[in-house]
Amino acid sequence: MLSATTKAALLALLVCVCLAVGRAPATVIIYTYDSTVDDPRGPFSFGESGSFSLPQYNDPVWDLETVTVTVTGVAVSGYNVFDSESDVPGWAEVSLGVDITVTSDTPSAPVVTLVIPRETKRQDVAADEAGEAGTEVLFLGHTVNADFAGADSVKVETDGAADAETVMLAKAAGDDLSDWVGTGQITWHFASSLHATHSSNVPLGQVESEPPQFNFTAVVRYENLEPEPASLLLLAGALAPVLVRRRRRRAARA
Ligand SMILES: [Ca+2]
Ligand SMILES: [Ca+2]
Repeated sequence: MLSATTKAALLALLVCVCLAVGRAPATVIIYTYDSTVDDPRGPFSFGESGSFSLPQYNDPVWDLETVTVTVTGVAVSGYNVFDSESDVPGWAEVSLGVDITVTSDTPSAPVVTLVIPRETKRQDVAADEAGEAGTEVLFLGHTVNADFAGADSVKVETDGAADAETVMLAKAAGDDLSDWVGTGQITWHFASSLHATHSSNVPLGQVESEPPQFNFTAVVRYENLEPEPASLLLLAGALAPVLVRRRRRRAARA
């Protein structure tokens, strides 16, 4: 690892050399290192939890400046449907999803992200349709049945529902990033819970649902400030004549 003084000197030299050769100062860009886990054990069901590991930042030269964690959850199945059994029309709303919480064991800066792939639908429903197919249910002394389809129903399907959340830690903001640096691994944990609701202004209805299964992806991005390769080449090219001149002077003195 270069000292801060050495790094500052290198960057200053880079700018000076660029000015000397008549070019604008080279852009100092952010270099990124990504680690991704796309858990092959999925799809998961709600209530499931688990752990995964991603490597620490391990650059021998440049200091870690920021850590960004992005978690994306995608539901791959699931539905939730309300079917009116009332004699009057009205409205109904159904929603369905899964809450995914991701935390790290990093002691100085635990990261928590909450991802909610969720669908909600609210719409008018007609009065109960006559002659619906489906299993008959005894309810308050009446025999009712529902086909969970048609104008007297509202249905949401969560296949493809996605959400992503990002958390960033930055040295410039005073965050301690020391626990993120090293040659080891950082362990992450995830947990999940079901979200399912029904509401309506009609007095009677039936519901049927299948909880969603989901996959998730976690990306940990480490960023540092490092001269872009083109600038380093420019620096090398500018330094070469200097080195040649020094060698010639040495040769002349010899
Ligand atoms: Ca019905
Ligand atoms: Ca129906």
